[in-house]
Amino acid sequence: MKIAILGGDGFCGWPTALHLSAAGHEIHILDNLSRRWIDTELGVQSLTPMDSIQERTRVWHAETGRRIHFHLIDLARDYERLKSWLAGERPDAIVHFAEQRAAPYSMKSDRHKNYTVDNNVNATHNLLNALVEIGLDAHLVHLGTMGVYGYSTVGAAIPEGYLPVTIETADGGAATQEILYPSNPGSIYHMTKCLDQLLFQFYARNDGVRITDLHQGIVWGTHTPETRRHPQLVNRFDYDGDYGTVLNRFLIQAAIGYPLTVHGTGGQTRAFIHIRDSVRCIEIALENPPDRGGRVAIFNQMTETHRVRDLAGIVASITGARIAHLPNPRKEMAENDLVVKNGKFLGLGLDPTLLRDGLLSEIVDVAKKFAYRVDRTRVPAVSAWTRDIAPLLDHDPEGLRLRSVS
Ligand code: NAD
Ligand code: USQ
Repeated sequence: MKIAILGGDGFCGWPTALHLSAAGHEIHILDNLSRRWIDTELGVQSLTPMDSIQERTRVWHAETGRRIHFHLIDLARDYERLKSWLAGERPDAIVHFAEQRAAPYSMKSDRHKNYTVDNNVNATHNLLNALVEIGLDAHLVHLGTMGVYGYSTVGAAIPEGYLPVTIETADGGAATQEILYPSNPGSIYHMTKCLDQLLFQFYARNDGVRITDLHQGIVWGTHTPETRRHPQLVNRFDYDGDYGTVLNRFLIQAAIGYPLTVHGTGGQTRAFIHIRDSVRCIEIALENPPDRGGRVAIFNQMTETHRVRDLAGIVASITGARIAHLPNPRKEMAENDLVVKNGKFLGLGLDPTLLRDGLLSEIVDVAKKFAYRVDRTRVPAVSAWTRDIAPLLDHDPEGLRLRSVS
């Protein structure tokens, strides 16, 4: 297949591009490199040293003989360029990663809220609009988030996208239908993914666009077999308070002797998936497109759930790290359970990579290797969800603001 990977320079997109290229597909990365600019804005860098996208693709060619093509296009702003690229290349499938994906970044200020909404909603809408305009029947696979559901289970497992509901009719009877599971976003970023869902629902029904929406949990790990092939193919690895995600952050914190930054009691339960499985799920989704005219196919792309304080406990037991309980910068439930259905991917052959000591230690080793690149002042999460929370988050990189350390 000819596959366009939108956002293919990012943490999930790069290993996906390599994996699909290795599998024999013709790969085109479209990216505006905004994520690299955000690193500059925040004064941070990936833990792992990343080469330019041109150098990365050159090394991939030298290693494998296979080409990955790169196109510098802003999906949110360059509508005409996007449309003419799609019309000229006519890919068979499109994988859409190209959004601002950090919840804390999306909550930093009014400017960051505007940027996240403008960027994410326009990127998705421009893409759908262009597909219809040029009459391109490419299968669109989008990376959504488990956060569209919120994280409360109300005592029942979260289904894969749709919820059967029974509504009382005017004549006293009952009508049953399946609706999108009610959205319950916890940040501006997560809200944009809820808006994406509605755009997909409309374009699938109105124009027959074939869409798969993957509601992905938190991705952990860094290497895939392809990124291991050469040091310059290494994946990016975020550890800072905005872009670092919880388990990867804990592993780096352990490696540099920083207390593990648990928010509040650490009672938040979240869904997780290893980067190797994330890449594999996208491949499976590409192999199983929905029918034209059918509804959006939705998969829960996660393999296990964990409570934040349990993760901290596991990392501490492997590494000897201290655990810190910090004031929570977010407005979120202090404690929640989470049960998620993920039978669709399992049924299509996903063999989950579960959180095991071996893989965790491997990441600690990567973190130790590149620890000299870590700026400790960028570790704390200082993006407050509300004005009331902000004063609780005095910037104190070495942990003096910790409520307690165990
Ligand atoms: P990332 O920030 O590392 O990568 C996103 C890429 O998209 C970047 O290279 C960026 O430059 C590009 N991009 C952003 N806006 C663009 C635009 N307007 N035009 C062109 N390119 C643009 O993020 P990631 O961690 O790789 O996540 C990829 C996708 O997966 C996101 O949509 C995210 O919401 C979703 N996701 C990620 C995780 C996770 O834990 N990382 C979990 C669930 C879902
Ligand atoms: N947390 C801590 N300490 C930290 C960092 C986070 O306790 O140092 C807590 C947070 O308060 C939150 C949980 O860990 O309760 C998860 O935070 P996170 O930053 O790991 O994940 P999140 O903000 O939800 O976002 C990440 C990705 C996003 C993706 C989402 C999937 O950045 O792109 O959509 O995971 S999910 O969480 O399933 O919605």
